[in-house]
Amino acid sequence: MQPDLKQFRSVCPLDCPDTCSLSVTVKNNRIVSVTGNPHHPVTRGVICHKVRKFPERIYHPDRVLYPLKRTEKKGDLSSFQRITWEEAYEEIVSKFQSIIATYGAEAILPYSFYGNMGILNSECMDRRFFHRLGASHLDRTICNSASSEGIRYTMGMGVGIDPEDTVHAKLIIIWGCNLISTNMHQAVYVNEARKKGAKVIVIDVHRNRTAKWADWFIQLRPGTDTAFALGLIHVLIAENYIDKDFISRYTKGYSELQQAVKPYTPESVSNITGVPAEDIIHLARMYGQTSPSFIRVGNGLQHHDNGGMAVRTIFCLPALTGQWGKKGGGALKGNSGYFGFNRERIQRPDLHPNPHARTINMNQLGDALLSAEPPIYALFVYNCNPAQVAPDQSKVRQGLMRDDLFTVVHDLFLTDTCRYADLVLPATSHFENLDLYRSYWHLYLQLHEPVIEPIGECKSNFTLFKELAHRMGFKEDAFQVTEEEMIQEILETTDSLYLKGITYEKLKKQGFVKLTVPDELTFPAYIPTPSGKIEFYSEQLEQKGLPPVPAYIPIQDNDNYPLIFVPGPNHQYLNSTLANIASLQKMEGKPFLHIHPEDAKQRSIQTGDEILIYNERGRCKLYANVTEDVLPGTVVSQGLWWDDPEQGLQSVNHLTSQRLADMGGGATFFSTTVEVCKFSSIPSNKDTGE
Ligand SMILES: Nc1nc2c(c(=O)[nH]1)N[C@H]1C(S)=C(S)[C@@H](COP(=O)(O)OP(=O)(O)OC[C@H]3O[C@@H](n4cnc5c(=O)[nH]c(N)nc54)[C@H](O)[C@@H]3O)O[C@H]1N2
Ligand SMILES: Nc1nc2c(c(=O)[nH]1)N[C@H]1C(S)=C(S)[C@@H](COP(=O)(O)OP(=O)(O)OC[C@H]3O[C@@H](n4cnc5c(=O)[nH]c(N)nc54)[C@H](O)[C@@H]3O)O[C@H]1N2
Ligand code: SF4
Ligand SMILES: [Mo]
Repeated sequence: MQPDLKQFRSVCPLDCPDTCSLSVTVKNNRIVSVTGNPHHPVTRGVICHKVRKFPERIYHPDRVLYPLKRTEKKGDLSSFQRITWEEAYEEIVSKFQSIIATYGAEAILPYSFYGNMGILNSECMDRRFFHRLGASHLDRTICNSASSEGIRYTMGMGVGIDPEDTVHAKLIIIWGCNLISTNMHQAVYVNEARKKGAKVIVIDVHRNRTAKWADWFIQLRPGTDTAFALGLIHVLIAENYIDKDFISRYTKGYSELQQAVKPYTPESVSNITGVPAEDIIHLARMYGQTSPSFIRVGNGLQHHDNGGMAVRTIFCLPALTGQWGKKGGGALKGNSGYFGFNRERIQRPDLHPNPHARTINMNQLGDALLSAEPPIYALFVYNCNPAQVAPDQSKVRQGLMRDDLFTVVHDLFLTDTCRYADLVLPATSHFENLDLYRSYWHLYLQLHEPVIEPIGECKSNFTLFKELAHRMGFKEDAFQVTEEEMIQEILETTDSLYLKGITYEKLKKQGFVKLTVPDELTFPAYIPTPSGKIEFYSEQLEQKGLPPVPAYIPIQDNDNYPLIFVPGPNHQYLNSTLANIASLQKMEGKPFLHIHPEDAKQRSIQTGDEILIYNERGRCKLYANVTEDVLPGTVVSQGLWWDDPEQGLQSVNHLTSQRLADMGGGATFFSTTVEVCKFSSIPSNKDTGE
């Protein structure tokens, strides 16, 4: 290596399960390349293409480098003027103080997600600040809350098996997870299992990259997975593939489940799902005959009205054939539950002056801004881009346009949310920060030490909220800690046995440390449901008025629109992050709508046509790709592309609904019904545009 080049260990900060260990080459305080760190036991030196492009993002000419203030009306990005941090802080403090004096602190709403997954910069000082301020709480439900709650009803805890064990599985079912794009190291383990003879099955609504790579792709109608799983259980029981010893030892409610699945014959399930009855029988037999078997459950199938129940039902399968406890056997949706930090101590809800402060569900931002009572007068956005990612954009944007709403956005770029900001504050990239990273898939905790100095006048979330707390006059010790002290506090205040023995010193030395996950603290030895058993029958669900035993309840968007629209993530972007990076845009091409030839023919649509996709909530322009990769009646788009006013392109989330899933207040992005037509065939007064 050249003497002026330095190599640093880093961590990928993106909201991706893999949480890769990175190796960063720096020359004169400038990052010249980002590659994988070969020493990490799970990510093993391999990273995705999009993160190799990080230098393009970090040194992008559009990066926000100093605070900006709006000078004209909301709705565009052209009228920002540079101000100092001091002026920005003064404006925030004076606005917040006057809002609090007039309306009370609940009129202020933080709005954040995991644009940076670092614990210090996503759920620490920010939480302390808004608690102490007395702001409304935000329920962060946009990603996986329906499935997490669903799994808890079955298993007691929202975790699964160690992904490193999945190489031992002999049958792997990838269910609603596009892991070639979204969890590439799981694909590496699956390939290793495959070399030893494992079969790989994908269950999805779209023949995507992952489906094409599988040994067998099973395609079903959106939102019908509960019925499909019940059909499998029906066959497993009818043909006696169940593990009776496991069931009697570790489960509750088997006889109720047995009754409940009776109507779900392969034929009736075939009518619901569109999957041939013989395929349902064949898969059930494979599952019943093969052990250990592993189910990787993705996020896609739970972005539905019935998403919580779907995942709860799928998690019943490994118990029926006695998979839990066999190396490589079981299921996995996410593993962040193993990182048991002490939230009370880190986030300090005790600082909140109002124990009855309201909670706003982040999936209902549009309604909250337009009609919450009492109203919201200030919105503070960080680590998030609600003007792309939140459902029902017409309402979100109408709310953001309000003249009497004071909006602050902290980000690295002028995202679409900044169109509506009064103030934009420049955020450091994670390369500029100290932080701690868990994964929601593998079991390593990682320390991130800064790789470069902060660029321009950028500040980290931690620094921003700490400084703002001081400007607001908050004197508590909670606002005096340094980042190092915060990390110590996070590690020392936990009573989680999984984190036992992980110290700052060890992390500093090694960079990453694996959690301790002893057999006695994993399924099936440890099942923290009320009964201590895997609950096919859940009294907690019954008390909530939901079916206590798995049952299929169809999705429920407007019947007047004939197509179900599934607008998921794409390969080269990370949600809306990276959608402004030219080299990645080039690789993605255009925002396509995949539509079946029958549906396209009825509407005289051909590949490449500009098409309008619409429903009662909004409209959006996409480009047609006529393909048998989707079933008739289903249309799929990929990627959260930024607005392109010149092209008339708007966010797909103009079409999605604020309706909540059956569990966890989750989002229902994929339970959306729409109609589609050629763009040229609509009258001009129905044109797109805000
Ligand atoms: N490249 C890339 N990687 C990412 C992201 C990204 O944007 N881009 N996003 C990150 C984030 S935040 C998350 S949460 C994860 C999400 O990644 P995944 O867990 O893979 O989830 P999705 O991609 O949302 O959906 C997965 C699949 O579910 C399918 N699906 C939709 N409805 C149904 C249904 O009713 N039944 C079934 N069986 N399948 C259905 C979709 O067609 C899609 O292929 O990926 C993370 N990683
Ligand atoms: N139609 C549709 N909508 C979806 C989904 C879908 O599949 N389809 N997926 C949903 C899911 S699963 C998720 S998780 C959400 C994701 O929603 P978001 O969390 O909003 O994800 P991003 O679009 O990546 O936006 C993150 C923003 O944080 C900024 N950021 C990065 N690092 C920092 C930092 O250190 N500080 C600050 N202040 N900002 C930073 C980035 O520049 C970016 O603008 O989207 C949801 N929306
Ligand atoms: S986005 Fe995912 S796969 Fe890519 S480097 Fe980051 S953690 Fe690894
Ligand atoms: Mo997500």
